[in-house]
Amino acid sequence: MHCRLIGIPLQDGASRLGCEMGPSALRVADLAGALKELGHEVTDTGNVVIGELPDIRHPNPAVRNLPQIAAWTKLLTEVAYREAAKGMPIFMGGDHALSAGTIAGVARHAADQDRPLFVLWLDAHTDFHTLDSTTSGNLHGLPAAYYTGQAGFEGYLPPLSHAVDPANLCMIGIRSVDPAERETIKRNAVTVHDMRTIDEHGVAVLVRQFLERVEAANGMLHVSLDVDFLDPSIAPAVGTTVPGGATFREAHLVMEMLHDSGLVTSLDLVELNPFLDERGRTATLLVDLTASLMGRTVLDRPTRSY
Ligand code: 6HN
Ligand code: MN
Ligand code: MN
Ligand code: MN
Repeated sequence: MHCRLIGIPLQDGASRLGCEMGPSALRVADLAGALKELGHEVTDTGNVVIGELPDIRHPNPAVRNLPQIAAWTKLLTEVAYREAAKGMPIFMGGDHALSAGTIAGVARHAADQDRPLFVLWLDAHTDFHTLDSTTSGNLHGLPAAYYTGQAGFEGYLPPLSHAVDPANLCMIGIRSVDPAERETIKRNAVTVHDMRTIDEHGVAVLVRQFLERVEAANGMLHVSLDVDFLDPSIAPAVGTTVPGGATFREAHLVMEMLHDSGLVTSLDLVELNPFLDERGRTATLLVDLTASLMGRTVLDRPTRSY
């Protein structure tokens, strides 16, 4: 596999500063080295830089940094579209607002291949607010509503060439949903597995069901990994910790099953805030999880396990 590392020092979508250091921390934790060790070709394309900001304002007074997020989304859509044609893009964030652009871009690439795009959203949050519904105003709470084509973004964020079908979106790890997000999700066919569902069934069953659907549809699969998917006890470096997250083994098992499926075509690593880390342990965990996704195993397995 040819892995394309793309640094996205975006922090304007979050309330706490620090995510702009995320790409650097992932480089220091040697993401590239871990991938090379697995036999992959790795190109670090450097960091993306935005240019001029559009002059836009939204009537919801809570909304923060809209010109910045609009500029990032436009640019990242182009970058992701271009990079997806060259190999497997690994988007090193940066806060979760970046997924508005990365997923819009890989969706356009999938459409070129005549294949549907599926998204696995690993997060404590659904990030399904619209510009009208957000009360925190932090735009990392909106990307899933944007890339699934919900109403209300017209004239603010760039128009989508290809929206992701909400039926192709599966969220796992959810444990914090705002009332307005609940309503939007109810109107859409999104699969949402909260932590209770993981407790009741085990994460493997949920992942397997989803992967079988992706495979049956000959889909491409984008994985968006928010640090707060993980329990804060193992991953403290995130501004939006929620107790009761995925354990070390649950997270690795998801990654291992994703690898065995052979279906993953792009990846976001988001919300890492190195300012909140403890001696780099969260950055290191993200590198290890990515290595599992890209083929690191304890022992060779005779058959695939998903
Ligand atoms: N993230 N729903 C909350 C809000 O402010 O809208 C939290 C959003 C968190 C976003 O973790 O990527
Ligand atoms: Mn998120
Ligand atoms: Mn989150
Ligand atoms: Mn909110």
